[in-house]
Amino acid sequence: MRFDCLTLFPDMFPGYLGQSLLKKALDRGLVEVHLHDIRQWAKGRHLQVDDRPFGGGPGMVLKVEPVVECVEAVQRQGPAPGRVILLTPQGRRLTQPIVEELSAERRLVLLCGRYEGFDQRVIDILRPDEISIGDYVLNGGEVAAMVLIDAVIRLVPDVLGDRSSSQEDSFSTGNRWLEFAQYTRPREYRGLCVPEVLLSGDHEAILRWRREQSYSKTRQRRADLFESPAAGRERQSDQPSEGSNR
Ligand code: 6GU
Repeated sequence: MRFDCLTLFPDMFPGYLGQSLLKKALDRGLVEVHLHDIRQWAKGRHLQVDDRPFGGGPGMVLKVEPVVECVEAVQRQGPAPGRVILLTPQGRRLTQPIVEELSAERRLVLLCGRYEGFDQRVIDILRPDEISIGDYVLNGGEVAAMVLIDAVIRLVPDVLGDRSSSQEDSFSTGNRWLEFAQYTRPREYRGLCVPEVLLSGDHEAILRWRREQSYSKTRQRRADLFESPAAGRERQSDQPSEGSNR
């Protein structure tokens, strides 16, 4: 799968790209990430990418020409233009079903904004899929793009060592449950003990305990996952399953 990130701050990405699961996926050729500096498409002596808003108001707006021309040039690279995603707090909120949908694409072109946003004509011309990662405001779309990449590559075949470990993820299609508590050695630390049932070797009992954990944690923390038909729309399961643990 190929990602193209269009940004004024390409240097924000390499730290993240060089670590962990993503680095392994890049090294193994399962995922490609290409960075593009929007400023390289700016014109004039000052390479201006932003300007004051017509009608007044605070802050600066990203100009239409460098952004549109950058996206179009990037889309011409490679065999397919890819799906354009604009990261913006005005977008539809990213959820695991949307992550699943995006993971089926071969190429995503991620457009990261800054300042007070884009000239509306960027959106009118490119018709991007506008996505937000939550109801709070970031200084720009770069961190949101990294969040999106991180969530999507988990679902790219072979990126996770064990394929099944993403299928049981919380919030994914078919799982509306939060994860149960996990323990590893030592059996006791500062007087806190691992629950007996997990040491019992009784797989039926362990399964029941984990289901109950998932259920009560979800009820306490995220009752909305039970109640809201919209939230549950794409999640069919009414019982936490054995591995509803992510
Ligand atoms: Cl995608 N961008 C910005 N700037 N702020 C956000 C966001 C995106 N998602 C939530 N807040």
